[in-house]
Amino acid sequence: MLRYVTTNPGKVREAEEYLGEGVSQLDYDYTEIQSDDLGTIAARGAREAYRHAGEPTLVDDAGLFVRALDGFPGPYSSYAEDTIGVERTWELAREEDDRAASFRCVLAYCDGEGFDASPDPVDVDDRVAAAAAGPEADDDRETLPVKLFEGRVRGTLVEPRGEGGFGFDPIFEHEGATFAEMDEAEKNAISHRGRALAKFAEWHAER
Ligand code: ITT
Repeated sequence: MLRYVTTNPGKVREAEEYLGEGVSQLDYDYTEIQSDDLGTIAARGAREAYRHAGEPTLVDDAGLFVRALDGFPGPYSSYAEDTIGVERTWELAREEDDRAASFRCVLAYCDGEGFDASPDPVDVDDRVAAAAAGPEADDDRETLPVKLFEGRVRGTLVEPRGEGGFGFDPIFEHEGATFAEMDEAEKNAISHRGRALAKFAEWHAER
């Protein structure tokens, strides 16, 4: 069984909508390393979760990138939501003339097996870090292959609207509606997570 590893029920609802009954949540709080690269964070999480669960794992690292704030909160979105919150993030953005933002999601898949080479990003940083750590590196960071799938969507930050979704959905508008005004299927059809899930689902079906 494929395990979607997250503590966030909003992510699980969206993944289930996409992947159906072939996936179930693993509520496991893997170590989230500090990095400005979503792929590196997700890859490390997928390896750790795979070692923990012994089953194929999918880890999703995602964030809101505000252009006028140089991409903040980006990989720190969960922390920003927990600390200043959605309303104050909107207040920061409201000060700016440029309200453009994007949501990005990287899915990392690990099942202990290797993968064919592909143009998808690999967690190069992770391998460089492992090599730099030298022979004392105490885990199998380098030897557990991970496959990454990325999705992005552009939008505009607006005053909060809507009751659905989670996180920053109420302030993220795409083609006239906020993500919180969409139902799961509507959001999945265009969202960062939906796009990453579509790439993953296509690849996984062939595997
Ligand atoms: P896990 O690490 O357990 O999966 P998390 O919510 O902490 O749960 P992330 O570290 O990936 O997950 O943080 C993502 C944060 O980015 C999330 O808490 C939201 O604040 C924001 N975010 C990501 N995707 C989002 C989406 O589709 N809609 C709204 N906000 C989103």
